[in-house]
Amino acid sequence: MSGLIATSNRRAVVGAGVTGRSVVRFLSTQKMPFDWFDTRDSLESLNLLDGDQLEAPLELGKIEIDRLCGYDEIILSPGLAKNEPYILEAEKVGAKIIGDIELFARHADAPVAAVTGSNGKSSVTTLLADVAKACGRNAIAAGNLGEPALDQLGLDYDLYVLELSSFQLETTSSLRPAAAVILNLSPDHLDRYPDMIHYHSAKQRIHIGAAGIVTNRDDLLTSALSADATKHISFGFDEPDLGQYGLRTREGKTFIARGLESLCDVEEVQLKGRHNLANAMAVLAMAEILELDIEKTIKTLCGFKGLAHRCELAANRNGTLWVNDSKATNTGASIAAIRGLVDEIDGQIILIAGGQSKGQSFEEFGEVVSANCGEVVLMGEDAAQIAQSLKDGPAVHQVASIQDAVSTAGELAKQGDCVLLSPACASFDQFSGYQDRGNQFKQALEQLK
Ligand code: UMA
Ligand code: ADP
Repeated sequence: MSGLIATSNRRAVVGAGVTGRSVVRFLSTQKMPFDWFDTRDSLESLNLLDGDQLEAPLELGKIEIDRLCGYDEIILSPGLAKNEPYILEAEKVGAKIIGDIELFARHADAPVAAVTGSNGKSSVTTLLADVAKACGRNAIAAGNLGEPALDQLGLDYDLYVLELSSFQLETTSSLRPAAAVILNLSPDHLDRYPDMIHYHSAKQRIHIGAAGIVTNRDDLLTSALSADATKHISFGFDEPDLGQYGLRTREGKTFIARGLESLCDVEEVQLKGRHNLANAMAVLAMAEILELDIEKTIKTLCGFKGLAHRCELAANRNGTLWVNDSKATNTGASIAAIRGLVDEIDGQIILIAGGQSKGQSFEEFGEVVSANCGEVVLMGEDAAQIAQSLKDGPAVHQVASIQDAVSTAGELAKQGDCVLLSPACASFDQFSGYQDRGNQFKQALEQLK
């Protein structure tokens, strides 16, 4: 398949982050020449690890508007928008703009299961890869969850399970996944997209050429326009039709069901929160399209304990649950966490939230927090915006740091309560990322008297 890219093409790689460096490694191995750019002005700002060497010569600094004109193909990193002036100009004079996943798709030698959505991508991608491995497949989870897809080529995997962001999908046309799912769609990245329609359109690109598609009946924005020959399976919280996944309650017990068949009691699923039942059903539907063994699929998903920083139980201190949901970087994720936990605790939720809002509206979030949380501890750049969204109800405490947030929450917490770090915001105003925010939360918790 490598003949699809003529080696005589003039090629530019833009970005020297995790993605750009994987692209450069791949092109170097394939002996495809390229020039490499990053708009940042120093190597220090690239956060290279100590002793790390750059894979090729790199041109740093602002990219002038006509600098990339004359390249046939530009491989753009996901953190940069396609409407950067130097990209628009190069495209105008004939350059094709692609991303790492497009390059991966042209060279992949095994089927791809593709996962996107506003929330739950990493959980579903990881669990689906675990399921495939339990069913005897040599599968790997990669993509937006951290391990670049291109680094997995040539390693004899027989299934790639890829988490794909809207930014990656924007520059991908030939993936043609064996199975594809959009888990859900709620506002996110509205600092990058002019509106939800543009964000939605980017996500919908996952369906291009897909052999099988999984959709969420409770979120119509996830549905697909595609040929009748494409296999469709849906999941949702209602009772399922034949061949679909859903929940069925009988004699006080709720089961995940496929059509008329009850597959497992929801009590057997270790992941907590209703949103995780949606994720479990999405995995079952994807596994069916991939023809994975259903018994082994159910066993693996029931045993899955979840990933760090996603509704992770950090501690149970004197009857107060401390939950680290630092990965909740948008309101949709935090709303799901609050709704998922409120029925599982005896006391009240003490919510720690705030950070960078990324252009989101907090209207619905304000209503859900006001109705379900007893106390709200706010921190970070856009704390005031969140405070304004809250209705009468919870007491609001403004703090400067995650350490102050933990000590304030510690003073407020009583037996039966749940202190939930679910910020609904990005973390970059005060942390290097959501992992750093979650780890600092856990450290502060350990130091709590
Ligand atoms: N940047 C510049 N100049 C450049 C290149 C990048 O200023 O020339 C900036 C970007 O604006 C951005 C940052 O550097 O602020 C990182 O951008 P990048 O494209 O170099 O990112 P990578 O390091 O390659 O990481 C990307 C994903 N990040 C983004 O899409 C922003 C990582 O997802 C992903 O794990 C990695 O590729 C491997 O696939 C992170 C993420 O936050 C976790 N993703 C978003 C999300 O999940 O919501 C989409
Ligand atoms: P992503 O990779 O899409 O960010 P993760 O699996 O890392 O998804 O979870 C991110 C956040 O979204 C966590 O806070 C988690 O509690 C929440 N979440 C997980 N699944 C869902 C879902 N199906 N609907 C809404 N929120 C979810």
